Amino acid sequence: MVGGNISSEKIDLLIYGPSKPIVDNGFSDQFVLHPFETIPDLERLTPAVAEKIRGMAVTYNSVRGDSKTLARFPKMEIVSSFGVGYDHIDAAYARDHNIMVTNTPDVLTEEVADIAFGLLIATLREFIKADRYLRSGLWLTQNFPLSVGSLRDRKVGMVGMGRIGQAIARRLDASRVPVVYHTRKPADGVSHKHYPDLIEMAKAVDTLIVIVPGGPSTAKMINADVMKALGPRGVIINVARGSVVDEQALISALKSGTILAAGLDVFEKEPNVPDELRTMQNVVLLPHIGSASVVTRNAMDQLVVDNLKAWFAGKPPLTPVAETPAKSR
Ligand code: A2R
Repeated sequence: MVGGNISSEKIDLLIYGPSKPIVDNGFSDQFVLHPFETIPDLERLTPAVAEKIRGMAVTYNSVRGDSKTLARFPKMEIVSSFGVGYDHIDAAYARDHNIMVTNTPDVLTEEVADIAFGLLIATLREFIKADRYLRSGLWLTQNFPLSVGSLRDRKVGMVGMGRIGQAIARRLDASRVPVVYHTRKPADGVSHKHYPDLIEMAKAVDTLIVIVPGGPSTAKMINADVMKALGPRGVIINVARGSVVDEQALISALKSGTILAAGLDVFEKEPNVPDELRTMQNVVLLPHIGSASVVTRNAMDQLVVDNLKAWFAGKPPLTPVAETPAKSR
């Protein structure tokens, strides 16, 4: 099942989201690029141009390929989205309207796994507090207090055991940390114990690493009950989406000692992070940098381009999402 045929006809592409050199310079002059950086920018797109657009690069999740947006493009064939998560694209609408959707999995797997593992250790061993301690000169007067947290006496429950979850689990295996996981069905080829019930798993571990997709099926799945089940030694690491953790419940649990600490790379209303979290000492907060290195972001940008090029060269898209397995126009 393949995309459009090669012809001399110009192909109009919408480049939606922040400007990226690899995307902006990645197409031959067979393509006509129409850049719109923000949601308000796109409001200025005229129907005459919208009518010509056949493909779309979504270069960041600051813009949305929701049904209202996609409905503006009667000739849209493919949405090539940046990032492995595509909860900002209405993939079900796209499927129903014969629009291919692609994302950028795999090229970011190890990078995000590194961040999850680093964030776990930074949270347990209080790297950020220790760094501030040294800079403030306090080390000159006394040693930094021993950290309550340690990877040595922990048992990790992975929430999600897909590409990234398994890469995180490999790092934990290498560090001799026991790992179990919760998903809806057992993951192929994974020997770790599977818990079909999240609360049961939370009771059995003291650390959760959250790496599931965003969207309605996972919204606020890490809720007050899960935190209570995790208990007072509990640590939550979220490198998935802010929507997966009930942020208010998390704030309460951290304040009351229901759980011990959290390491967060994602938030409910990014880039806005509640003041209550920003002033807490038992959290490590990162500005959604899971995949954000030059080398990995370049690979993701390139895959956005390559999916569009493959499609318009008449080949199957490289990385279609589950809702739209490679299909013809
Ligand atoms: O539930 P399953 O058997 O489909 O397992 C998938 C799991 N998952 C869930 N687990 C529990 N409840 C749910 N409602 C649920 N929905 C999905 O998440 C699978 O183990 C994992 C997703 O794995 P992959 O599709 O391979 O995604 P990858 O590359 O690991 O990235 C995960 C997420 C992205 O969607 C971004 O939101 C974030 O990481 O960067």
